[in-house]
Amino acid sequence: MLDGKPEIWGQATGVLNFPQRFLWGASTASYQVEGGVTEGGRGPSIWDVFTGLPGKIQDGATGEVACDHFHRYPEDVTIMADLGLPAYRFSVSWSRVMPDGKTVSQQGLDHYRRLVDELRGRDIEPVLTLYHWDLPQALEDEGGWRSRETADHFAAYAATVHQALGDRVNQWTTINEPFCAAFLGYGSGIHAPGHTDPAAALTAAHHLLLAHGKAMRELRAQSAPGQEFSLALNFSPALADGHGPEHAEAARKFDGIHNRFFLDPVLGKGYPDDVLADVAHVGGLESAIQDGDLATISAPIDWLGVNYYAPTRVAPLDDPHAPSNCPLPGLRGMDVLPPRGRLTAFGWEQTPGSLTELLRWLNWHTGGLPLIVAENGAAFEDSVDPDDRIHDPDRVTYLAEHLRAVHAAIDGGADVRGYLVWSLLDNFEWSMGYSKRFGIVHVDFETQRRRLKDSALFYRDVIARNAVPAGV
Ligand code: IFM
Repeated sequence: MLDGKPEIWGQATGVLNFPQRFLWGASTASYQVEGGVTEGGRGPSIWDVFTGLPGKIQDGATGEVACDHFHRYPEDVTIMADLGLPAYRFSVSWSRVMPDGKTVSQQGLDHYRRLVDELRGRDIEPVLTLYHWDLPQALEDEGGWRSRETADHFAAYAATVHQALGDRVNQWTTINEPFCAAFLGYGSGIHAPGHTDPAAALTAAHHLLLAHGKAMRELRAQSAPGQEFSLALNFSPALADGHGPEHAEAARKFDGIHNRFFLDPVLGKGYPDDVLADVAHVGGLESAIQDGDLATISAPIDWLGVNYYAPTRVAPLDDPHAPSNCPLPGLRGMDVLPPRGRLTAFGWEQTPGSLTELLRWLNWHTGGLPLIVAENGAAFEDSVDPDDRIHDPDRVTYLAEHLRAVHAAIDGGADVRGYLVWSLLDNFEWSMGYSKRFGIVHVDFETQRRRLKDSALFYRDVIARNAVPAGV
């Protein structure tokens, strides 16, 4: 175990304490870390197929080996324990548990039982996500998320995983970021399965939300005392580039399709009228919605997973019907602007104040629903120094600033109950391959050696003190 505190604690002018029992942890996702894609009876997922297509992934990378977490999870759990992580958020690979999306593989379930037992043995709370984008390819062959039946298959899968692990997992998330699964997978085509059809993207979005609602019904029916069920949405607050109604309208459009479109039906508010109007010309949504769907989707959740990385700057176009440079369904008459200020290696801007505003807005908009920041973190160009250490001051600063932002939201009344950094490990960053490192733990993808970055040491101290340095 490495020692050594990043400077930031020594220079701190004070500390900001977090509430008692605040849930600290780290997140990963199955396809991004597991590898072992043909082992343990696992069937192919859409990401196995998509990464095999030429030109889709930077450097032709795949998740075939990734961080080899499938084999190395005991070592990784030891790292978590060394960091004092109280919680680990991971996702189950549907095609490991049901290789064709429908037929149960005991081997697959056993793998996750072992992982969960390893975590429990170290007093680490498992936070299990059922779907982080790796749909079994067999279901994609039947239409994937364009098909309503996929929502029923997902509910059956959720019930199966809960039957197997419900005696040892209390924190459940149905779906991670349906926005990405639908709009990047079926709309812009930069994610698996790679379709570029805006109407299909809206259909897929509805079916993903329906799948969440149907799974909630199964999970609640099997629920044991102390269990909590949630959904994780990715939010990008829209920042208008100027004042006046046109700018406000540009922000409304982006916020509508990116944020409220996924949130409002879950809260029982239905799809927002303004967004329905924006996407009416696209098709694919009205025809997908059946009687009773919105009631199913609005099944009460115990907490909302809030994934936040950066805001999006927007500006109006002169012609309200002109095509947008942003390929989200229905967007017209506005453009997304380049990010400003300090950027991460992904080119995302670092605006922690937007996280505070988001959490405070969510507190108001959801009527005080408990919130957990289920993902937040940053990619930077990390390198191993001659002293064999990874000094990542930019990530330490990013984390400190965003933790202060969370603290400010709590101070302002938001019921934020936890923070799960993205990510525990450097991993397969989707279309960017291994070029973007988000981990607080460095992974050498040649040797699979893990090394703690300074940010991991910083985070370890945050957890131990239940506090973040107030400022430097
Ligand atoms: O790596 C992803 C993760 O899978 C979902 N949320 C955003 C992260 C960073 O891009």
